[in-house]
Amino acid sequence: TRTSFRSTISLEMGKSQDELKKEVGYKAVDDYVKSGMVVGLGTGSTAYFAVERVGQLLKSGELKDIVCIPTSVRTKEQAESLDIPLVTLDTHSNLDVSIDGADEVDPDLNLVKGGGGALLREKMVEIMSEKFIVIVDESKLTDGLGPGFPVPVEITPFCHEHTMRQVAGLASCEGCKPVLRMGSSSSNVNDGDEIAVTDNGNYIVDLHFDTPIKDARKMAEDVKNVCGVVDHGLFCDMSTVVIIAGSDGVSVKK
Ligand code: ABF
Repeated sequence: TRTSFRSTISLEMGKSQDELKKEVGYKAVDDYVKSGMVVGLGTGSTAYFAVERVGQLLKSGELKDIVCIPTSVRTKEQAESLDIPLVTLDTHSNLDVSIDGADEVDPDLNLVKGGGGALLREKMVEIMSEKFIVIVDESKLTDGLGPGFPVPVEITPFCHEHTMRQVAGLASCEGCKPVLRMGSSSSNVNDGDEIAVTDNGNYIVDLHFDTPIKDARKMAEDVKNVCGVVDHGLFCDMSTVVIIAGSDGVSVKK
């Protein structure tokens, strides 16, 4: 599974990785979601707990009059099962807060996201949020984006091999190995013989790096400008805070 890519830190701290994810997911909602807000709901196994907490607080009456925008079909389904009121960006272009996981976090709080295949809807929602709360366990922290987790790029199916070549040929992507995501779009472990298709009907190419990306902001700009690219998993200068579940408890980076 995807998590096998990362060393499991839970053993040293006696807490399961799920307990860590739950801790940061619940804390993000308790600390940042208030009644009356428009809230972006992230995607992935950590964001799952934030959605669960929103449902709990609505049910108990501790949260009232909020509307939420899901960042994937699977988050929409989870929210619907919890009777969370849902809207879309079409009626609510501005959000008070979004809460989501990430695959990598660098010292500048720039992120790699999209391991779950939801990067387009995540970025569309989170870029419109007053606050963007990132929730991770400490295995996601890195000194340099890239080697720890391949950077996903969402591309149109039309002539996708052409687009993959254009992206891989960029100077700012030097050294990357592009791999078309197969199997389910929600995992970059190529576990199928079908090309993975996102919620938006596009393909994903995962860019594997052996060394850290030299300039993530430049790479983000260059990749986005390639015709055929829809968007990518570099979320630069977007995080408001990162809540980290670590071996010495929960910490917050701003
Ligand atoms: C999602 O959260 C994706 O962008 C990212 O891949 C994922 C992290 O997943 P998890 O919390 O399950 O590690 O937003």
